[in-house]
Amino acid sequence: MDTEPFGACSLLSLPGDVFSVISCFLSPSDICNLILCSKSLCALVDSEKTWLVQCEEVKVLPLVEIVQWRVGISSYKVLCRFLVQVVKPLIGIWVHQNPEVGNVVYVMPGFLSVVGCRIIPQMVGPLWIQEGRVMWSPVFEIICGFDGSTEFFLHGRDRERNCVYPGFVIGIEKICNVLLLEVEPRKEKSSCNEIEIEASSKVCKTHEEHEGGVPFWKLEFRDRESLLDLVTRHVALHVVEPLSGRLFPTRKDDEAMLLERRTMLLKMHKFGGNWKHMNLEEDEQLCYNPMQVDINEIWENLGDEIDKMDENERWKYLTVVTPKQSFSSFIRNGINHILGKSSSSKNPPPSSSEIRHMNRYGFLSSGETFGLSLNASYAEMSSYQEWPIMPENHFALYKLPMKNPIDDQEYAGLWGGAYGWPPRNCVEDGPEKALFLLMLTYGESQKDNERVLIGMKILEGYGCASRPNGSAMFVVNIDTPSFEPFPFDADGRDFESSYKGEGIADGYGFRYPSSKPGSLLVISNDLLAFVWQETKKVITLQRLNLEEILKKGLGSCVTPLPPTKNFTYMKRSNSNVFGKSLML
Ligand SMILES: *[C@@H]1O[C@H](CO)[C@@H](O)[C@H](O)[C@H]1NC(C)=O
Ligand SMILES: CC(=O)N[C@H]1CO[C@H](CO)[C@@H](O)[C@@H]1O
Ligand SMILES: CC(=O)N[C@H]1CO[C@H](CO)[C@@H](O)[C@@H]1O
Repeated sequence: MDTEPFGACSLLSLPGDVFSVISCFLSPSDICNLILCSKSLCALVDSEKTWLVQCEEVKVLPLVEIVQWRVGISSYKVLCRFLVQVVKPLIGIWVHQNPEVGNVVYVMPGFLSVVGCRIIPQMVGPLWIQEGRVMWSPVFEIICGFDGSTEFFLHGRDRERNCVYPGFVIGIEKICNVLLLEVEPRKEKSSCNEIEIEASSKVCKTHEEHEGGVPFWKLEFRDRESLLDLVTRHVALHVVEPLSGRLFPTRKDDEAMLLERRTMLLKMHKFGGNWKHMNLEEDEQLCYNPMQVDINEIWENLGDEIDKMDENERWKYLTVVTPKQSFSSFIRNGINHILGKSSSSKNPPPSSSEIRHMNRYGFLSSGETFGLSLNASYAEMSSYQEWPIMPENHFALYKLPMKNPIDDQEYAGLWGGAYGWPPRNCVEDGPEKALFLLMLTYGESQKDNERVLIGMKILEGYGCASRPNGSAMFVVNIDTPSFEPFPFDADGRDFESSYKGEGIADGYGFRYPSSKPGSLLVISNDLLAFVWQETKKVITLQRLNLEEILKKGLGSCVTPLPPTKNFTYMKRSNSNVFGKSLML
């Protein structure tokens, strides 16, 4: 006992159950620190029980599901790490410009995974939102292996069928707000052992490999797009039908199916197209044989987007055979060019197309194989009314700041709604039944610093959007009551309170809407209505828990877009790009 640090003795003398209670007040890193303190503390603390408590404390998964997930993972400790490092930072709402075209991605826990589901622009079903069939489409998922390894899959489709595209998670920051889909250069693995070592230590070696190379983001947009297209075409694997679209549990008895699906995905990640004949355990003799692609072929593909690849020879990596000589002489010339040291020193500075070519070469030479990657990082971003101002030429998703309702901000959070009153049967035929998703946030008015509640539109369903992205449907002053009478039959409901404000109205074209006076009526803690004073138009909103709706199994899964577009649909447009698949 003498060797124990002061205080440890009293911890050690506690009954195990008491320690479990105490451990609720500790964070996973506290626990890790305790484990490092001494052997006897380690024996007390590093137990399944403690880590189960820690899993609960992450507060991303209910206890029932934590226990279900344990079936497919080596310990609660490993599970806790996955919850803290992968699930927690990613869950939330991610968007890109023009969410109307289907750029709202809802990220939530799946089964031993975290999954990204696009909420499709759509109509509100006849049973209103909570009971309705919310249409969604898979975007990506990160599966947790038995040892806690993380495997990334992009979803999409090729000409015939739904596909998954295996890739790598190369980094997730705790407070990430940018999710980048990229192509990652990797050094070729020489032996199976190395692959295993890398997989089990989950060390991201690729970072060092970048050094000296040109990072993906430096490439020109068209090059990045073609590279992503090229890699996704190579790694594409068709989804086995009964298991497609089953990204998360929807019924109590789903467990066996979900375990089967996960095993399938883990095999796909490991063995590519051969997965059906493989066992996850017997991996010693399995070295995959990455397909070799001549750099000239990539080059041509980058030049024009012609698909020259053999459709049957898809695999997770592209191997680039670099014609070293021509490459180094190219670089030498390029550098000489920049330094002005070439034979004729009066050469003009490199043109943008020369720089583009040099970046391409620099990037391609930094790896021997290339794979898809997902990187979740943090970037300082400015925003307009809480809507992040996003660069439009990156395959990225941006996280919307999400605030949970707190005491004096009780309406903060995600709401769904549609024009019309009363909420349940407001959905007659007509252009006004599109589903709206609104994020309600609190702020201060610019004029007089009064507290305002902003209803920011993040999705406007079906056909064509009539208002720009990220615009406020309404802004109300929550310190100014409104005395406007409710213009409809209140359907036996009482109003708790009502506030004066302004709602969006036609302005100068699509981009620059104006606003008109109206009031926000609070019917209950999860039902609101905004009424435009002059036109008596009304939008009715209900608090929305998308995870709950999707996991009730009420959603319906829609075929995804082709892979790159499926991650971020970048085209400027105000029409629903899912229009076609919805017709099916
Ligand atoms: C992830 O992206 C950020 C921002 O682009 C970059 O700074 C960081 O190095 C990337 N992480 C890795 C592991 O490549
Ligand atoms: C297979 C497929 O549909 N690929 C498409 C991917 O996206 C690019 C443009 O973003 C299209 O040109 C491809 O046809
Ligand atoms: C408020 C906002 O971010 N509006 C953007 C909507 O999308 C267009 C592009 O179509 C952007 O230019 C606007 O800034």
